[in-house]
Amino acid sequence: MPSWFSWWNWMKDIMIFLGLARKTIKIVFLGLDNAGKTTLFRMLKDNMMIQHTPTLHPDRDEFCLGGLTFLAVDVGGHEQARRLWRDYYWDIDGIVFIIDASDKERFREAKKELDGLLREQMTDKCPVLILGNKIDIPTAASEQQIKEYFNLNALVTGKNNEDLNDKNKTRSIDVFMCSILKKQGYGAGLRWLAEHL
Ligand SMILES: Nc1nc2c(ncn2[C@@H]2O[C@H](COP(=O)(O)OP(=O)(O)O)[C@@H](O)[C@H]2O)c(=O)[nH]1
Ligand SMILES: [Mg+2]
Repeated sequence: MPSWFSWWNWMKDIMIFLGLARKTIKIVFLGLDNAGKTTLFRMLKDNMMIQHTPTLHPDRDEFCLGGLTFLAVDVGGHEQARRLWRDYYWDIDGIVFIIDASDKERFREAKKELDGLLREQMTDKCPVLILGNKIDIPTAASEQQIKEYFNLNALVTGKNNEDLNDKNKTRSIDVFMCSILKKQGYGAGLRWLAEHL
C-alpha cells in the first residue's frame, strides 16, 4: 500500500534521523503568497504531532522539531520578506520552492523570484525541490509546462540525480507536482529532498 501516508512516514523517519544525526537541518519553503506554504506546514505539523501555534507574522511560518527547523516565507512584492529570508541564507540545508500551478497569471512573478533564488551564490549548492501545487484544479499547468515556463529543463537533475555528472548541473534540483490540499505528491517530493540533503 504505497500511499502518500506510507511515503510520508518514511519521510518523517528520515527527516527526524537526519535532524538528530546532523544536529541541525534547516529547510526553507519559499513561494509567492497563496502558493500553499501555510497549508503544507499545517499538514506537516499534524503529521509530526506538533501543536499548532498561531503565527504572529502572516507572511512567515516557522517550526522546529529536534534539530529540524522548517521556515516558510512569502517572497515577491515586498522587500521586507526578501530581507528576512536572506538572513536565513547562510546555513540553509535545503530549499522548497512552491508554485501555484493553477495561477498562470502569476507565473512571471514567481519566475522572477525563482530565478533570483537560483542565482544566489550563498545557496548555490543547496538542493532545490520545486513543488507545482494545486494540480487538483483542472486548469493547472502540467509538470512539462512548468519546466518549460520556468526554464528548468536544463537545470533539473532528475528524480535519481542521474544528471548530476553534467558539469552544468551543480546542485540537485527537481520538480514534483502535488496537491497539498488532497495530500498528494508532496511526500515524494520531500522524500527526494531528504535524500539529497
Ligand atoms: N485547490 C487547492 N488549493 C490549495 C492547495 N494548497 C493550498 N490551497 C489553497 O490556497 C490558498 C493559499 O494557501 P496558503 O497555504 O495560505 O498559501 P501561502 O500564502 O503560501 O501560505 C488557501 O486558500 C489554500 O486552501 C491545493 O493543493 N489545491
Ligand atoms: Mg502563508
